[in-house]
Amino acid sequence: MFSRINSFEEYQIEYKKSIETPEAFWAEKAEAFTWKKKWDKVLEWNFDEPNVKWFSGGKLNITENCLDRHLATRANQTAIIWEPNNPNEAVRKLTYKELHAEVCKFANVLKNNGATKGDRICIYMPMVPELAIAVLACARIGAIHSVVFGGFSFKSLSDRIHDADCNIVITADGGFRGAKDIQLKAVVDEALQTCPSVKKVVVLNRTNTNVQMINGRDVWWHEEMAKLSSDKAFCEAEEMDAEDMLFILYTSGSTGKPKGVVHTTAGYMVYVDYTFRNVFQYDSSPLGGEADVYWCTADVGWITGHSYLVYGPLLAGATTLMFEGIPTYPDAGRFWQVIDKHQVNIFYTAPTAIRSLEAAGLEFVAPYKLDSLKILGSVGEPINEEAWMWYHKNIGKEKCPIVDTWWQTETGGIMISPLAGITKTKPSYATLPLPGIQPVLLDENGKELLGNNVEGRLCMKFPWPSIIRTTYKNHDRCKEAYFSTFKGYYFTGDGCKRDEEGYYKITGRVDDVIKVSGHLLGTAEIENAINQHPDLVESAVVGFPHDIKGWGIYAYVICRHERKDTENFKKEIMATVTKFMGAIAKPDKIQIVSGLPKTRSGKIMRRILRKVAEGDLNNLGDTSTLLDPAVVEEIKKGALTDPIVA
Ligand code: 7RM
Repeated sequence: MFSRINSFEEYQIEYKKSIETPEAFWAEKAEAFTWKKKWDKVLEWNFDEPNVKWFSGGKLNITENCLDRHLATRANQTAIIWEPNNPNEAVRKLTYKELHAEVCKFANVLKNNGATKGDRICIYMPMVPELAIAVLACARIGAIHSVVFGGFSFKSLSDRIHDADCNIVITADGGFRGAKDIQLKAVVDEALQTCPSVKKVVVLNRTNTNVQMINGRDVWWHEEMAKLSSDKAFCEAEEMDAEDMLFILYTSGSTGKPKGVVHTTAGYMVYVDYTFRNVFQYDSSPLGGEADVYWCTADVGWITGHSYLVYGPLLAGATTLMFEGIPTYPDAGRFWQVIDKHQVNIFYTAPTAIRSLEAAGLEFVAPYKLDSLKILGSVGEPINEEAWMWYHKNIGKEKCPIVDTWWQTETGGIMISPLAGITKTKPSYATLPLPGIQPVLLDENGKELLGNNVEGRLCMKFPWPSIIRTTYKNHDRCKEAYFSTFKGYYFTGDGCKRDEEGYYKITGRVDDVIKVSGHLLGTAEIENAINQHPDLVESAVVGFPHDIKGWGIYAYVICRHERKDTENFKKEIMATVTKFMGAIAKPDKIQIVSGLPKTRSGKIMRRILRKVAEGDLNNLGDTSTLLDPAVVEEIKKGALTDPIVA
């Protein structure tokens, strides 16, 4: 009914309609897209198998909707603004027409290198326009992209390539992040030693680093592109079924093995477009006017980059800014400098970045006007009231609504959030469900907590178009992780409170994953990496509250034999984690212990370890069921003297 919700009343009307007649509601949204063939049925679902299908029978290609569809009205509008890591390097801008041409051309490069519909292609790249081009080129030819964050190590990379059975890897020689050069091709080479499925590696020259090119396997991006003359560069968009896989994105879970979250084509497209336009109130002024400049600081290696840096903005015909660097390079004013430089109107970042820039001091904000800003966003973890206020006052100058957007890799798009300037904001609250979203809070027994002023486990009782469809090649795991804890519901893994006004506040994870600087990490996965150190027998990792990162990593480790050079030893453990998982998983504290608190059945009592990590040594609860209660005393004592802050 409304192309964009414009008032609180419209939100209420739209919400009501989305609950009463969800199929009509989403069919109407879907009408706005380019379809090669319209759908037969809007929705089929059950949460038991689970089996969810949106727009069955529909045929389309998402890149025609991101690119071709806009050419008539916005061919010369900037689609991507790229800001390099080094502020002195030239900015790059690609119009919709240019982006379309590049995507088509690279899609043909992929085809020339043996890619076909349904193949899985791993993308391991720095934050450069070619990353977005690679993603879209995969979608153009119906190949399933699996983007792996460039900060992951060779082991995490090879596990993901293996799991998805990828036949092509797209990478770069290296990347620039802050003062560091990151090696990407060298990491790929190491990973591929155990990945026989990979037949081709396409390498972008970004850093001019000397890399080893394997004959017959490795090809240069620019050489392959140069083989295509511009008249042969168009690439017909592959016809995809609405439920064909669009991408796999790995996310950490309670076991050591990451889950390949699968999203499919049509539902994902409809939902990320709708939420992008409404949450950020994006004004794409197609006819002559200036489009808003929108900047999402997330890396494309995470779901936020997929949905709200690439797909959502392009579907909406927006101008999306992509930044290669980090918030603190060359100094902690970089974000604010980039906002002024490109006259950014909408800025979407993570609480951990806000807190670290707050800690750097207002002198880094002062030189900048920030007067182009209209809307601010936050994502990835709960934003504490203090950080919210700092952001509101010093960045938004008390004029910009803050959208605190709650969602997950598995939900594909934003689920609970204010609509900027339209619905009320409340510091530290994600506030209200978007149209189409039916959240419920359950108690431990799975009973729905009705009414307001209640706190429980956050679940969803009805599907939305971009819900996870499966975990790649392991449907049981999808069922087990999300649809079995509470029968008939999708379980988020988050705790949540609904206040007296009916507003939602996420309280944090209730399982064995931790959000460290907004990155979801499984404790088991970190333990696996730590345990690669030859002198260790066992380890247990828990989270503890951290001022900047939100949560820090606390590792308890048991040694095979005593190591007197403790500091060195801890450094080695850090290096081991960096090598086997990536620097983002490095523990903040390491405590050497002689044993772990275990029950008689051998289960580690993490509750106790969490309490100790928090520094709450006097409230450990009942320890009488432990196999060896004495270890608790030792751990408590050690906690006071042993751990160092990394
Ligand atoms: C988008 C993303 C998902 C987990 C989720 C929460 C936490 C995300 C918020 C938040 C409080 C928010 N996907 N989370 N956004 N908690 N307020 N606005 O982060 O798959 O990487 O993580 O992140 O715990 O379950 S994710």
